[in-house]
Amino acid sequence: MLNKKIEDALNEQIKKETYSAYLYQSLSAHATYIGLNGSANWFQIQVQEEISHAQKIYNYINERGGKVKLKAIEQPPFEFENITIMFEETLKHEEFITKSINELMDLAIAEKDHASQIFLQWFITEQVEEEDNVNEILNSLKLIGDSGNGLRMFDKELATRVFVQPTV
Ligand code: OFO
Repeated sequence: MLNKKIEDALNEQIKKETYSAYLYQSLSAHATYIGLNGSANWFQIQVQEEISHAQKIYNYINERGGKVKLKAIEQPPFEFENITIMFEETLKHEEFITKSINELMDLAIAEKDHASQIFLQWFITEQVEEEDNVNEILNSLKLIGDSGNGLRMFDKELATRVFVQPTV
C-alpha cells in the first residue's frame, strides 16, 4: 500500500509530466508555424515521451494500491521569439522536472519506501538523458545561429528523431 504523502507527490508528478507533454505540443505547433518541421518532429517525440512518463507513474500508483487523482493542467506559452529560445525553455523546464524527481526521491528515502526508490531510479537516469539531449541541441544552435542554411540542415537532422517506448 502506498503511503499517502508519496501518493500525493506522485499524483503531482503525473500533472507535471502531463504539463510537459502539453508544453512540448505547443512548442511543436510553433515550430511547424515557423517552418521548422524537423524541430516540430523533435518536440512531437518529446510529447510522446512525456505521456509515457505520466502513464508509468499512473501504472505504478495503481500497482501499489494507491488512488490516481488527475489535476487541472495550466495553459502553456504559445509564442516564442526564436528556435534557440524554444530549446532554452525546454532545458529550463527539464531542470525543473529533474528537481521535482529528486524531491520525490528524497521523500521516498525519508518515508523508507524502498519500492518507490527503485521505481524513481528510472526517472533519475531519464532526466540526465533529457537534459543532455537538450544541451547538445543548444550547443549546436550556438554554432549555427537562429537562421540560415545551417539551421535548415540542423532542422533536417531533428526530423530523424523517432519515439522509442521506454522500458523500466
Ligand atoms: Fe518527463 O521528462 Fe521531460 O519533462
